[in-house]
Amino acid sequence: SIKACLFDLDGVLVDTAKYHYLAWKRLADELGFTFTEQDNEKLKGVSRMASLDILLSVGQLEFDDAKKLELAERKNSWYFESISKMDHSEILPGALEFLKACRENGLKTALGSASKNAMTILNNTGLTPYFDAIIDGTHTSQAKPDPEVFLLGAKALSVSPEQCVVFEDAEAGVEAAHRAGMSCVGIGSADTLGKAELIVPSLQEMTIDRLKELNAV
Ligand code: B16
Ligand code: MG
Repeated sequence: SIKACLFDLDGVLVDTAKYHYLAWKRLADELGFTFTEQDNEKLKGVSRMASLDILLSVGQLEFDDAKKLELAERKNSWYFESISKMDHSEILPGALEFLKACRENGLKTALGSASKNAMTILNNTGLTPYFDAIIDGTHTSQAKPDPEVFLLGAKALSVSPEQCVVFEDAEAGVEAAHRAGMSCVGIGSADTLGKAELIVPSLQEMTIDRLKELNAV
């Protein structure tokens, strides 16, 4: 039976993709090329350095590792300015309610995010107390679709992978969940998340009853 829910951050609990986009766009502007919102779709769920590589390929630019680190740090300082101003009003519809429902029903909760900025976002939005474990980009060495982040989450909660359900908005995250041996609820549209066991537009449409309908229960 399901004992735990593991949540991705960006795109599931908060919409930080817009702030990532603004910061990456500013970097592209400085480097002299156009970075569109459509290009930005490719960065969702992807780690910071892998995101930079995708951005630079759009601009057909190449730099050495030291320069790339400097560019990533510059982007992150702009991104950090945006997330520093976040508050509880930026929690996505239904997210807080579903986290509360999980705990009221005896389910454990964990965060499983690629972001190294997750703690800042959770603290500013007031979400930190709703998690029994927090695994983010500061704890992992492998990016999604590698299952590391979710396996660490299960371990921290002392549950086995088949007792976990992952909530993800990115294709790479759905794959990571499956490689971890967990079922996955896709948050978004079937176009990109078709492999998830269940797809809902947002956590607003998610209930404990629907969770129980998953095969894993
Ligand atoms: P940072 P998630 C991911 O968060 C974002 O979706 C992705 O766009 C970002 O590049 C990545 O975090 C790393 O974030 O630069 O803050 O370390 O969806 O895994 O919660
Ligand atoms: Mg995400």
